[in-house]
Amino acid sequence: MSGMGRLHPRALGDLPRAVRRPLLARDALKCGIVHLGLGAFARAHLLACNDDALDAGAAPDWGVIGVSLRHATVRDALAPQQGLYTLALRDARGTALRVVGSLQGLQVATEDPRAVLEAIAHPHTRIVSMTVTEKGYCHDPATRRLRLDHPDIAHDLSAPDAPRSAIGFIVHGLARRRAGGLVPVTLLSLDNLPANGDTLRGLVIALAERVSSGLARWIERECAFPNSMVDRIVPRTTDADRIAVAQALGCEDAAAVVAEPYLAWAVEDRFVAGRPDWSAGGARFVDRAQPWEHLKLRMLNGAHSTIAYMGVLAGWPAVDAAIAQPALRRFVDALMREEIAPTLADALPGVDLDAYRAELLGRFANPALAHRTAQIAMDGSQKLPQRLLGTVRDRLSVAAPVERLALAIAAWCTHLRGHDDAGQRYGIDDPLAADLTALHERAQAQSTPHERAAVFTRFAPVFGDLADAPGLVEPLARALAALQSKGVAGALEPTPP
Ligand code: CS2
Repeated sequence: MSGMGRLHPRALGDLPRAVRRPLLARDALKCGIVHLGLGAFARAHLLACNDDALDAGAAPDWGVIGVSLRHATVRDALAPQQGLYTLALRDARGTALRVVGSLQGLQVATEDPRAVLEAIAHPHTRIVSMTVTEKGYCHDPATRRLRLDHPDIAHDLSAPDAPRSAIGFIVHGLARRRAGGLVPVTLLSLDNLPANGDTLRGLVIALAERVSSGLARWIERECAFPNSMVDRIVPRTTDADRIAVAQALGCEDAAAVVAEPYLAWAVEDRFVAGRPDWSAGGARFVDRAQPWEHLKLRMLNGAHSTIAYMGVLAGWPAVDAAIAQPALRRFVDALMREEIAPTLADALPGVDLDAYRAELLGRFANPALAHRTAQIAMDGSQKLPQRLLGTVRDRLSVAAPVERLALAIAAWCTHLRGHDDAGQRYGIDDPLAADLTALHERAQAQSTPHERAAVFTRFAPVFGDLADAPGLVEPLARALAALQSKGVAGALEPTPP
């Protein structure tokens, strides 16, 4: 796009009229929020809602310092734009563009870890939020306990001035706040973890305990960790997206993000040092987020992971292409209706699960996102427990069948072989990749599908107490055998009873 200028505060006035831009006086903003993890998701969700709150008149206390924990790429894209970027909301009807202005500061933790600690320990800071994906919590996904043997956690214990993990930054940053006699802050996880606030609290306190029990008690007593359910589908941005945004804006934006128009956020209203009114952007402040989170993790993410593994195996590269396959669409619909929704019926009296399911199928079919199945398939070891296995546990506890859930899990197990049904090879992108490849080999060395299924269920970081559970092993064995002999297309026809 040679010859084009770059998105910048000075360029705002020249943008086409249809592009929404921030109203706030950015220079007057103080930074009350430090956000860890500047991936596309935070830019499409929290930061956009935060702009809405500021535009609706929130006090100028809620600017955001965005921290990339590992790589400089996002900072390098945003810095020349002074933190401005475009959010493009897309569906079959078209694209709506807005420029988001909440980001006031940009940091890269690996370059200057002290600056991150100082930001967390700054007197203006009131909220430390995070989107670091499941694996960023350095925990055991089945038990949600901190992995003290995780290299980053081991490092962070001995490096209070230069941590690496989000948990390490929070603990050592809070230690500085406590030492400085500053007000406590709210720690807000926006990741797809079950009870994400409670989980984060457990991990932070477990690490703090090893730093000083006084610190651990102070955190327990003074800080808040609200649970939240966050929902917006945000695929990884591609060069083609950036080119399309530049054409629409009339200037280049190296940090543009593309997402679906849908947005939901249920967050527990437990903030110890204030918060912006994110309801201006669609947030719902609730007493308990858990029912919302269960609904979303089990229905949306459970279905998403199912589509992802089946899509990767069958060679359907994007979610909309996969869900357009009649057999997969029927299967995912039945999985949600027959096996997932019944585990949610009591939890959410006001929610119409049939309408929610229909809406999800519509969101998956969004033709304007090109959401890669391979992207969702990443990090399965960290995702399966809350997306599919909690549902399995609830079903088994009332002796309900898990035939379809087992086929979804079998698709994950089978995808670990590293090639699709046509023999095309791909890599396994997962923090436990080496263990998972070895697991798959161990399972394949067994002589019966039943033994193969049992080997998978004994993989404790994912299956935990489901090891050898007969109610799971038997349908899993059938599903593994079907996928192995007939591939995804064959295993989906006819839909299992
Ligand atoms: C997806 C989620 O990549 C994935 O694992 O399932 O990122 C999903 O798009 C979001 O949770 C939607 O809110």
